[in-house]
Amino acid sequence: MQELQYGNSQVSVPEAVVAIRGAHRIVLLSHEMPDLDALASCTVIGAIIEELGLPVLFLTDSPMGEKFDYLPGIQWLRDRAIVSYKDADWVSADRLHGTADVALVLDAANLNQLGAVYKVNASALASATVINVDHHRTNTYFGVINVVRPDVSSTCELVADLAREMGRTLDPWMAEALLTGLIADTSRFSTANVSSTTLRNAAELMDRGANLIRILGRMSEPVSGPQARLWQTLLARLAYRQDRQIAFLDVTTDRLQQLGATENDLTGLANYMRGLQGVMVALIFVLRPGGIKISLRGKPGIDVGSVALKFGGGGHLEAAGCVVEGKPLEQLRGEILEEVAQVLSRATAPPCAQILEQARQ
Ligand SMILES: [Mn+2]
Repeated sequence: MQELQYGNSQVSVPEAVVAIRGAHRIVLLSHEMPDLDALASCTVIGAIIEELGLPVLFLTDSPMGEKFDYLPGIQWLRDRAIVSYKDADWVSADRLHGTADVALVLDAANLNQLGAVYKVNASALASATVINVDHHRTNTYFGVINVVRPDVSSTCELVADLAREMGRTLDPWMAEALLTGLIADTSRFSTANVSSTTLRNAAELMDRGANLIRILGRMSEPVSGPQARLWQTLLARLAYRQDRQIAFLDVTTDRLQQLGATENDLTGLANYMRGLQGVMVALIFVLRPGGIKISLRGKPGIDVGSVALKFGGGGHLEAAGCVVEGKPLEQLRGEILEEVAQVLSRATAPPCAQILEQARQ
């Protein structure tokens, strides 16, 4: 097991800006199944970079579906995206190798999190100047230049720092995109890494034109009808351990396909499970052909990130994931639930739970 310096900052904003300004062509990358923090970060920094006269390309393994339509600038990013699924229509290493000298990786804790994009382009990436802009506690400082701040609640705030360093005042749509990412990543200001600085950063984005109420209204976590039916089917097999403090379920990608769904339709399900009364940790095991993907969610202050890290993954304190190859489900599940049980036994009342408890008294 790797010993990482879990949670240290390495901040090279001026160096990152120099590298961006000196680039000939920049490729933007983010973690697989990019979320709002990832997409907003890529969109805003990409638009700023393009103004410098640099061509921008976004490589991703996931379609940026309709559910992201409300993110300001998303169409701009879609227009510059090469979306490749699994093995089909894959971007060849040459494409990246031949065109981009700087790879700007946003919101990824390590290169494996880029998913298949990394597997295909590993050698090309090795010869590019990789700029790593991220806020995950489990970041491995994989960049030539690292702007890694685990104390910051979203990558969007780091993009705001880069813009400031570049002397670029954010347009209202940029501010709104970044605030959207910030709010999404903090589950609406409710994760343990929300600080007074987070709120000041949010306030600054509002001063630049972001409309908080509009964002919150659009982010009412819409679950589509088919998604709700899928969840209903899966939740029928929800299992518990540790006095119902741990909730988990498993599903194969074949089964998802039978149900007319994909892994993307699971987005939000682990959060829902975590929200169940008494549940402190929720886990979803997705059995893929090549391994098992585990999504972990903890109630505020419950450190599931350390569990994911032990199994080669990463993420945040309360939201993390890993992919494990070569272990049968039964064995893997046993090992992970044991780790989770240890986290729970170590956790004194989590900070937020304490605060809520005090507020009730
Ligand atoms: Mn993020």
